[in-house]
Amino acid sequence: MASHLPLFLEGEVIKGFGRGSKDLGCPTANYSLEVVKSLPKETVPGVYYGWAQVDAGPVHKMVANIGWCPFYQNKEMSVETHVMHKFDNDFYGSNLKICLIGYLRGEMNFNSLDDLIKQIERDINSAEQKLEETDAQLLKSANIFVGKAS
Ligand code: ADP
Ligand code: RBF
Ligand code: MG
Repeated sequence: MASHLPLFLEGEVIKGFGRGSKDLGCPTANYSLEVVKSLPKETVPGVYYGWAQVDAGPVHKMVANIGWCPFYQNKEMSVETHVMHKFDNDFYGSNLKICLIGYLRGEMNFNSLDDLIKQIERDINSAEQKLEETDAQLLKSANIFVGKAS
């Protein structure tokens, strides 16, 4: 299952569905379909944790969702990354590099938006802890992350 990890992805941040995930306190930087199509065939849909870098900025913790969002029943598969950092501005058009390190769970459906938000909060807490582990810390300084890695 974890054979394709760590997985490095890179691409431009595009406009997503504009469902206001930002209003829910969880903005997600979406990749273009081109990046989605470059995923290894064995990629398992679900929620991952790892590292993210916007342009040549610092490397931050992240959680990413790969899949069709059963709650919204998207037609196309998407890769969306929530960077665990408070940014002052949007970064549409920027280059986003991510390193997917571990798998948290499969995509699920929820009875309410509130349940989805609560689950995402739990994912963020798990990611926060798992990224403190030595193996994860070593990948933070992987050489795909250029510029100042802090
Ligand atoms: P969209 O549907 O266009 O993806 P979102 O509501 O998911 O809209 O917001 C995503 C955008 O918010 C990102 O493309 C980025 O420009 C901005 N953003 C600001 N802070 C963050 C963050 N911590 N993580 C991800 N994106 C962020
Ligand atoms: N969408 C789902 O339909 N099911 C999920 O289990 C799910 N898990 C997510 C976990 C994380 C950490 C994040 C950031 C998003 C998740 N989403 C999930 C996607 C969510 O529906 C999406 O961010 C919004 O639809 C905005 O595009
Ligand atoms: Mg988004």
